[in-house]
Amino acid sequence: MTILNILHYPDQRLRTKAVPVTDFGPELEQFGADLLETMYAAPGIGLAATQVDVHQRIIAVDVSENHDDPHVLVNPVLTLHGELQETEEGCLSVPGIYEPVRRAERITVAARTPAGDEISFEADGLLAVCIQHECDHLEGKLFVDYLSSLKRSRIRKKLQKQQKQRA
Ligand code: K2U
Ligand code: ZN
Repeated sequence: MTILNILHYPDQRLRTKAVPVTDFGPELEQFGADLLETMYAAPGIGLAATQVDVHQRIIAVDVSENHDDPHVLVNPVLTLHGELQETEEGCLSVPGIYEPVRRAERITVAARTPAGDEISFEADGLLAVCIQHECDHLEGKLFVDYLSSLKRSRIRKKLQKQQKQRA
């Protein structure tokens, strides 16, 4: 298995809109396994292919306490339901930043598995938040985009300074 490199904001590759997957099967299943392994190692409870510079519509999530309920969703399509709920969000591509974001409290997900099978399910709570967060990544959208431009600018400058210090 492979740990993949996670891109960090404000890397412009994170702004790429992912394209639908057309080739299902063993290679996609291997990428899904690598995406999950990279997520667990971060550690995180979600990771989108965009974040590892693969611009196809693939996300990995596992919000279980024991990290034993992995889902790799291909070409996910969400239907949003209910009121908006506010949750403190972070992002593996925006390290060390946590801010409140309002998202739909319940969603219906239609997707394919890496093998190509169609799946559909409902989600609420942290799973709903996580899947909406990951699907934003596939649109080139980050959770900092929901913040004020002043706050986003301050976050960008803080991360750019940290990246320069590490270089
Ligand atoms: O970077 C990512 O896309 C992974 C996200 C997934 C996520 C964001 C907001 C809310 C829920 C999930 C996180 O960085 S994973 C880290 C994390 C872990 C537990 C709770 C919240 C965030
Ligand atoms: Zn994220």
